[in-house]
Amino acid sequence: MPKPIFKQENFLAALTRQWQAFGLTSAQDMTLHQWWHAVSAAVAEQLPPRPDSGKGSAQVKRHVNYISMEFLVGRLTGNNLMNLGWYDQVAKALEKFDINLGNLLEEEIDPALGNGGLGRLAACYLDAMASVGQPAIGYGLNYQYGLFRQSFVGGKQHESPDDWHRNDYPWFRHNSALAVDVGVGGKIIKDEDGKSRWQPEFTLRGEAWDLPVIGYGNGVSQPLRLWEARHLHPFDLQKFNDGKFLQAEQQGIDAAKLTKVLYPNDNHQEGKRLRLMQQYFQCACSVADILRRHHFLGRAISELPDYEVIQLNDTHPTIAIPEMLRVLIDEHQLSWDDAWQITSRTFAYTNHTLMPEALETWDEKLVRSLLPRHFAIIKQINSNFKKLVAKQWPGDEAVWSRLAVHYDKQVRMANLCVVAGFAVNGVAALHSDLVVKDLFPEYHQLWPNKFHNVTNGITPRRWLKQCNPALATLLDETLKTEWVTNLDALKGLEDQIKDKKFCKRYRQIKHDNKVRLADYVKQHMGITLNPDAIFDVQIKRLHEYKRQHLNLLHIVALYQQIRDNPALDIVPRVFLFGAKAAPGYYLAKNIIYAINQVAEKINNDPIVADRLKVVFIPDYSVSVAELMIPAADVSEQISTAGKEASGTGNMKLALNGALTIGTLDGANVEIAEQVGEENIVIFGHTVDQVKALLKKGYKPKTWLKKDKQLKRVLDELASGYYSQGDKKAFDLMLHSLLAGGDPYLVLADFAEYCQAQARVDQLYRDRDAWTRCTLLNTARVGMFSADRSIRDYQQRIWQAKR
Ligand code: DL6
Repeated sequence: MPKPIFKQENFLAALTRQWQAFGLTSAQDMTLHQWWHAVSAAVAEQLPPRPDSGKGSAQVKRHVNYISMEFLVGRLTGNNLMNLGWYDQVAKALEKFDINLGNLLEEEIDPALGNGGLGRLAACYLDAMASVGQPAIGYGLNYQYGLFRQSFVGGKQHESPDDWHRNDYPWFRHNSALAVDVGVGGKIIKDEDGKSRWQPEFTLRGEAWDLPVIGYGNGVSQPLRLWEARHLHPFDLQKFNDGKFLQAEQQGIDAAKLTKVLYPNDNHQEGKRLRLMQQYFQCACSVADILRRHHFLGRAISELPDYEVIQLNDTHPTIAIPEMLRVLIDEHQLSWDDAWQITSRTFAYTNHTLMPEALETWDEKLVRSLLPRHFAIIKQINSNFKKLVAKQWPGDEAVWSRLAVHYDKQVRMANLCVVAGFAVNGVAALHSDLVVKDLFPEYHQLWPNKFHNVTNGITPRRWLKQCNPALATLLDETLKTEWVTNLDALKGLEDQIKDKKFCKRYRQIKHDNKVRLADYVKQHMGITLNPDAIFDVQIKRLHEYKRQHLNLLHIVALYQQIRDNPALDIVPRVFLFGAKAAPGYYLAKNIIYAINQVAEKINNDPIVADRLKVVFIPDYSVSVAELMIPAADVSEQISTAGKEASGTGNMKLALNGALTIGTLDGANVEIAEQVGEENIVIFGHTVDQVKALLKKGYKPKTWLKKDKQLKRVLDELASGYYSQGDKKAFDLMLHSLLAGGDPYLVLADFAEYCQAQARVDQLYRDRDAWTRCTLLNTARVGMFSADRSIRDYQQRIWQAKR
């Protein structure tokens, strides 16, 4: 496709229509927010038409349907301008109005339609698919409220709703012709010809709202289609006429509840009825849309797997599988076998977690009451599969109890995906290995070729070019090649290591980014940061397994050392955190409180004299990440080995020249392989050591006994020293670490973590060694481009010979 050309006169005419629509008499009368809206809408109007994927072009590749409950896209206006290649032209056009494009972009509220890594990965993959020319559509939900807003009240997390004003988001395009009707509840009845038919209790309408996903410099624009729930008849005239004015709108309000809010859980399932309804609603709309398009392109239903693949982003959209079977059997009148043939060659599943609490299971009563026909189909899948298992493991109930899709009155979504899909993949080499060995060993025995690894990746467009423009310019000037679409080209930086001028510039860019972040912190939190200190960053959801509390214990230990020896020589360090805790996850919230209380004490203690600062930046989001990542010197990736499936923050931070301090977990393992062991600081128990320790019977108290420093840290946290004398303030966290058995082995890794941090301190003192090390991180992490991940998906899964 040709690169879209920016036509200034069209843009200015569209801009005029925008301020006129605001009822103003001139562009100058617009507020900065109206400017953001007007510019975004004017650019959106200039986008190339979006062909309904495949139409008009000889579709050589299977078209990808990426279904995900979450797409954490971040602000779109700046990103879209950059990918279109129009940024400078629009900035110039706005200068005439005395409007600064950079300032205007700050007006956009992040569309926070995701929780963390899984949702952000989905957004990176849409960008990469558009950029490498993989025809694709993303399917999700158009939540009215995204992930809650976080503030701190007395150091404790406070949540408020995130109204991101979807109703006047200028990048949305509503396509009423694509609306889908979705049945829910009801019963199964027998037709006159004896066939079972589902008679839903009520019907919802799914309205399609498209966001453009723009490829980098290639003229591609393909949709992220977000479904919004409405009632078929949002207003009941009969009730209104009967004088029941308030009730007349009730059914519309009830239906809209379905896409009101994103569930705020990360790596944790909440078995709520509304959540299952959300999942089903999304899947039913998406399956209908996929089949509608397939039909529209004049293709036979039996050809579906030749042209379409449905990639399930974790198990959340699993119900799409029985929905596809239902539509093929009940509506297209296919036999079970034909419908199964088609379905099982169309679906592929990505596993993103091994955490038992995140592996979704649904109570059969709930499934039966909401989706009786789907429940019958799931039972049929289960009984067919049971025959296969019985052949392979005759009479082995223990194996069946692990492999069944429906067992013990529970429907297991991961098992359903493995049984009904043609491919299963993990998201980093270590994780994919554990998926096979620990989670699905028998499935792997049955179908060894079904299992793959696709290591996660991040888009270099947002996570370098956009968020770190100074570094991007240095790369452009130095490499003289298009690294944005070929991140392996960063290897060329290795030639610069000995170039003093280059290294100085690289260091200066980091320093300037630190100043930029320090300004933000000053403005939003009133805390002054020293940009010459090490900026040590831990940004990710708050979860015990991610071990923000291990970081905290080390901070307290450092603080104690300074109090013991006020002349202690350490490199000044700023510990920065960004993390939201699920509102019902009290232990995680307690860790946030503990960090904030320790921060308060340390930041106000004159003895510390600027050597330590602790800052928990509230309301972590994609936009805050874009500020923090380019400013980081140290990247904290300290999860218990075997628990973090991949991580993607680790990749973003290394790419922007931060040194990783981390365990051999998730993609850290591959980062270490790429950058070299002398350019990363690895510590802690490995997966095998963790397993061995747990098998032996791990007792945190034995680790406490042999480490005086650790004991002193925990005692002080329990003493009320950081909590105005309240000795119970951090009980939840401390109980988990001690009497609770320390399930994530924080105490077992503490000593090594402190030693590793001391190595970081030493390394930073040698300026040239530090520059070399961080520069090699930037140079060597090209493989973590999302473009490479998408190519891996293409080769191993989507376009692989079947
Ligand atoms: O694959 C994306 C991302 C990984 O980088 C993280 O390591 C992993 O924790 C996350 N998984 C989830 C699972 N959620 N659920 N349910 O968010 O996926």
